[in-house]
Amino acid sequence: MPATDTLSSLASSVLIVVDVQYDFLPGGALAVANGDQIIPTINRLAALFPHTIATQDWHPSGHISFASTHAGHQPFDVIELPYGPQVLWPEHCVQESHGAALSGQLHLPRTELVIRKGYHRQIDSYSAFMEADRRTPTGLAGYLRERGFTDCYVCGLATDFCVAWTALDARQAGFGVCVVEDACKGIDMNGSVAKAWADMAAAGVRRIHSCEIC
Ligand code: VGL
Ligand code: ZN
Repeated sequence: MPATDTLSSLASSVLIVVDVQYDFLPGGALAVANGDQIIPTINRLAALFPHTIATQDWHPSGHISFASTHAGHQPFDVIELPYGPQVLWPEHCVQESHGAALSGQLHLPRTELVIRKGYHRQIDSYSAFMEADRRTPTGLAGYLRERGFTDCYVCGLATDFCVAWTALDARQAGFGVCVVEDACKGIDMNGSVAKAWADMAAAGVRRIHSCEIC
């Protein structure tokens, strides 16, 4: 059962729209297949939730997650960094580039915060809560607590990276968490979408369909 099954209880919930940026949409530098298809569903959710926040991947040039930063490496190679394994990506979501902009198809009239992440050159951040070194917080947990939110509904791109890491860290921070399956799309490398759903289920993240709320 979803954490909130009545409209009134959405008052203490926040919709978190993850990384719906041009670089993750068809034609973008790190396009998620059919990533644009979830936008109407996200817009329907956003019309219902009284509180929305959005996240924005926001990398400096020469970011550690870019394959181009590491001589001899190709996109989708995995390298070992001081904080653990890192997938290397095509250059994407470079600060102030068009690819880093949120899609103009999004209608998120009640967005109260846009939280940027991945701006430290030496640390990636899939999660909107905690960077990949697992010790550098973004401040989002404190913001949500101070605002009195108890539950997070997570949607966006990509299911197996930024959505999953954000949902897992929201649980870790003590929030009730639902991921809206049909409002997400995955990249899927070597079964990473299935693994993400298994990890989220094990952590008590609820997997719901948008029809359960709108
Ligand atoms: C993402 C890979 C690299 C995401 C961000 O938004 O899921 N994936 N940077
Ligand atoms: Zn990124």
